[in-house]
Amino acid sequence: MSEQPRLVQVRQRVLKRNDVAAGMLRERFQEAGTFVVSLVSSPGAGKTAFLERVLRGLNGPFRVGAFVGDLATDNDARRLARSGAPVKQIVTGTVCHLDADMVTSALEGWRLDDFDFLFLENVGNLVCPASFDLGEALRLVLFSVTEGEDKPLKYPTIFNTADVAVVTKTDMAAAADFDARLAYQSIQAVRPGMEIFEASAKTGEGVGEFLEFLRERRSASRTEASGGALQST
Ligand SMILES: Nc1nc2c(ncn2[C@@H]2O[C@H](COP(=O)(O)OP(=O)(O)OP(=O)(O)O)[C@@H](O)[C@H]2O)c(=O)[nH]1
Ligand SMILES: [Mg+2]
Repeated sequence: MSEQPRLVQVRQRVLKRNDVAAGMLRERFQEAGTFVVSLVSSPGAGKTAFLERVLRGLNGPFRVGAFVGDLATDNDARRLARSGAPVKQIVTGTVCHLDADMVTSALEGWRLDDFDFLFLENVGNLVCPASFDLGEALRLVLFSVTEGEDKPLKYPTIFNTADVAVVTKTDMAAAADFDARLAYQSIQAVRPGMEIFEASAKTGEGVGEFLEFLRERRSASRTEASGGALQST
């Protein structure tokens, strides 16, 4: 078929262009000392609920902000804004993922120097966001106890391209007959050694441990950026 190679070429061009834009973003984030974290998951896995908790937990001691991508509506931005952090909605229309150009445009009017942490909630989708680098320092994949323990095996790329997994909605684990051992096995099969957190945005359980991890990762990245000198915040 003549169509196939052309489609592949276009896709490669799009990804290459995105990689260049993401590389520029990563440099800007590093220069500003902004630790950027993206969140990916299936629709409804609990990104916004978890992120609202995270923003509330960091806002104050840290300067935090968030962008949130959705095909339509600004519902999530309004929910996240309840944390008191500045939030911007990116409406993607028909596009099933954020890309680096969208993040670059959303940054217009924001001074990166004003942020210690910037969070990027991607569109809920276990396929499209995997290939698009956003210049983030850390990518979280969230996976709720109601989704089925085999999801990492069925959608390996999204787990492979993430740094850390968060099992969400743990308050519902018993009701959902969630088999944690099986879920962990599935994650480790596609991404050996991946660090996994558990949290409930409903009860707040597990969120503190994750916040501690984020603070440590940010300080480690600052120490690395300064060539090993100690950082105080
Ligand atoms: N019981 C329980 N429900 C949760 C938890 N986290 C999220 N939910 C519920 O799950 C539903 C989806 O949560 P969202 O936070 O909107 O999920 P999302 O991943 O941001 O969804 P999209 O942005 O549409 O992909 C909502 O009804 C939440 O109230 C949790 O920890 N426990
Ligand atoms: Mg959401």
